[in-house]
Amino acid sequence: KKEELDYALEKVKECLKGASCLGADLGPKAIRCAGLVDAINGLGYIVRDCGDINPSLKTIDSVPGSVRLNNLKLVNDVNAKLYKMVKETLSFGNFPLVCGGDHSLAAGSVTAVQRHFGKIGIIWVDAHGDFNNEESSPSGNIHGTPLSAICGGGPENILPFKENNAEYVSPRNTVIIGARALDDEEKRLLKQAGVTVFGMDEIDRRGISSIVEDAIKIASADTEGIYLSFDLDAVDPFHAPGVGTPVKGGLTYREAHYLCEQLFFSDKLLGCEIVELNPILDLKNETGEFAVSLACSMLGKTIL
Ligand code: NNH
Ligand code: MN
Ligand code: MN
Ligand code: MN
Repeated sequence: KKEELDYALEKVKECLKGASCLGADLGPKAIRCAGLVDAINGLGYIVRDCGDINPSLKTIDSVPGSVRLNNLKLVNDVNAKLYKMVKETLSFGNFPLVCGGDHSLAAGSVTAVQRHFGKIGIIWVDAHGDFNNEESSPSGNIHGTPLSAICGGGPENILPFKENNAEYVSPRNTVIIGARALDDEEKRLLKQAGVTVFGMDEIDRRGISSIVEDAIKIASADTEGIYLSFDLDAVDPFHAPGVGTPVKGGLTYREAHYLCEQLFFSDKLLGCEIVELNPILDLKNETGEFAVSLACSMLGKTIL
């Protein structure tokens, strides 16, 4: 019936999120509008757009507040589909570029890449650590937890599609770049696990080139290669205002590009993702266009 359908659609809109505010689900549309496919074609690649992943309507019936993590059922539903899609992409011999969507999607994408290649390293570019577990999370928002889950620190219930014998990513091959908004307990968890965190202060002091060089070494030591997970809130809000949780003092336009360019040249990239684009909070799709230009740098666009 029409009323029922309208109600269901309202419900989906309300809870279409692993983040705290509405809009990150529109990110992929905004990236397409900014010309992603043409731009990548322009680099000489053939692009296969797998389309958006939408949650099934039946996932809206979860009882709100029944678990500490917000919208768990819905996030898991989307991630199960993403997991399958990324695994399929890799098994065809193609290179996955995942566009978010909030960062909770990394639970699906990274688990698939890890499953396909075996041991991988991760470079997580983010203002935040996303290393909370169910107990430490201050918000209950799943996008603050995926890196911890992927590294085996929980929440385990955001990885229901993970196969039993599949490995976690080693924290020893995990690097965060651009951090400046870590929760206290999260800091402790990161230290305890042995994740390398390059905060903005260290980037100020040493410069992005030396940081990226170290990050590539750490993430590729004894691994099959590196997955790049790029949260746009790592970049300074001056250049990337269209994100749900902007934090001042981030990467400059060129620091962000340089990082992506060097990762391409390292020849270690197994796949990448750009997440947290929120067109509702953006200015004339500026951040969407920035995301497209970053994707091009990740895929080998050079200045000269
Ligand atoms: N650390 C906070 C939390 O766990 C905020 C996470 N927000 C992000 N992460 N945007 O990238 O809720
Ligand atoms: Mn993030
Ligand atoms: Mn972030
Ligand atoms: Mn985020």
